[in-house]
Amino acid sequence: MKPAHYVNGVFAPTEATFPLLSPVDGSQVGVVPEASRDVVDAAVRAARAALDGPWGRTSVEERCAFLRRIADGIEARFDEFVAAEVADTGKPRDLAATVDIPRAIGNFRAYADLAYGRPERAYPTTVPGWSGSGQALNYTVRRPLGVVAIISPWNLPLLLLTWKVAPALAAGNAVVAKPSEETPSTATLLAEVIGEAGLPDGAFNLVHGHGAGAAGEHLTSHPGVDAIAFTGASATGAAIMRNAAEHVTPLSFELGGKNPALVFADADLAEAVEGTVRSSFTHSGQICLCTERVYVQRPVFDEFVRALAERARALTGYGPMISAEHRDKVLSYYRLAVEEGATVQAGGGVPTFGDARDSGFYVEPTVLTGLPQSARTVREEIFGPVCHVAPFDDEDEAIRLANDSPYGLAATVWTTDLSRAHRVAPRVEAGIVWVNCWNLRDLRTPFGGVKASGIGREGGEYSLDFFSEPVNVCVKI
Ligand code: NAD
Ligand code: 6OD
Repeated sequence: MKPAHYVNGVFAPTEATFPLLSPVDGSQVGVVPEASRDVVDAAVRAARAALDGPWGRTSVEERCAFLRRIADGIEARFDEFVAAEVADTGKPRDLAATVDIPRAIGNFRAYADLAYGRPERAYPTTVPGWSGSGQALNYTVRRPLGVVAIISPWNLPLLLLTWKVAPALAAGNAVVAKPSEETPSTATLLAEVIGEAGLPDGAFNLVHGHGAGAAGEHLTSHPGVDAIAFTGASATGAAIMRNAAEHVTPLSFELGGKNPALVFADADLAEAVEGTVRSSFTHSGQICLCTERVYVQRPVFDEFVRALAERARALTGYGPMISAEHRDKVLSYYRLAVEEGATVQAGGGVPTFGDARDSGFYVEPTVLTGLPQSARTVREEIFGPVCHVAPFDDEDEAIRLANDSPYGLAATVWTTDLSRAHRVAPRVEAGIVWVNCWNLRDLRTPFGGVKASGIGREGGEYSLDFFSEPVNVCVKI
């Protein structure tokens, strides 16, 4: 399968391309087409035409049936999707086979259920003396926004793309999607499946290419785009927002994080250590929800650091950073941490394997201690397999440290004191707080962040709300 643009129901021929590299060994494994402004224009035109054609006349039942067929289509080619995701990202196969691809299928099924079962309100109204009988029925219908641009990152490529495509289609929009330039393959397979599912031409379009000054920017500044749903870095969000301001285009943003974990002395320490190994090192820390700041109550601090560092040193089978550029960024933070005075408890460098992976983009799982809260290493998102562990004395200090961040995406709280859990969770400035667990997701729940971590919420009804416009109809009785 070769990555290709998909516009108006056909795979468009490729003009300019750039190389696709394997993060596992740095070898070139393919080429990716770079969409010109003309290709982006054609995709936006096709989407607009779809809204004026059969797609714009579909009922919610028909759209939900399409979503289920798409889910079935991905499932039927499950191994192909897993292999493509592994090839693009280098992530362990197990992760792609248990999270990325099943969740992508789940996104289509969940939104088919949610959109079909969605109630709307009606208000019988009486205003005595007004307009004859003074009686009316108010009810609300939901209209799609129109042409929506969906821009997704490389870390969970199909999962995060479908997380937006499924509700956008369920709500009746026409989509122009641009996946990350690093991970074009599962998006292209998705376009094949969508074509096979019989979605009317133009309802889903896919353009590949870079972001700034290229396909991503062409799309998000396009006057024909009615809304933008973006997942990626906060700085990119700011750039998109500047372009979107020109046309006052509505935005939904899922951005970066610098997520804290709070480990109280009453926690089940073994569980807290294992949970933090997962939350800091899953997908080599390249998940927006990963923990990069760990605060541990002083009586158990030394024991926690010892156990976490031991587990980090023992990790094997982890995947690489997505690119040489990202590896270099993570390594620059490993060096910065030392310059800032950190003690490296585990990792801090590049592993050697004695095989082809030595040409890949790997870094060691790393545990740091000893930095002040003001250190850049503690404040800036690194997006690699690294966490800094610092002590705290009481609940108020833990909450103050957790909230002392420009970000506010997710947090974890480790405690066996139920009252403490309920007290602490709502005081943490984050969109998602997990207690004694991490990344346990129900697709119906709100997902998103505060501060520099995002604007709005997606997930369940929240996504359907973003991707549609309520229209109140008032009928005189
Ligand atoms: P990125 O912002 O560099 O790129 C994301 C997407 O935006 C890519 O498709 C890219 O081509 C495009 N893009 C880049 N510049 C653009 C521009 N000027 N205009 C339009 N499009 C542009 O992010 P990334 O490196 O792919 O992903 C990592 C980042 O994403 C991290 O900061 C991570 O925290 C964040 N992230 C957040 C969530 C969340 O749900 N909150 C989920 C995953 C990743
Ligand atoms: O699990 C999800 O649905 C989700 N949106 C995960 C986001 C992960 C960010 O990297």
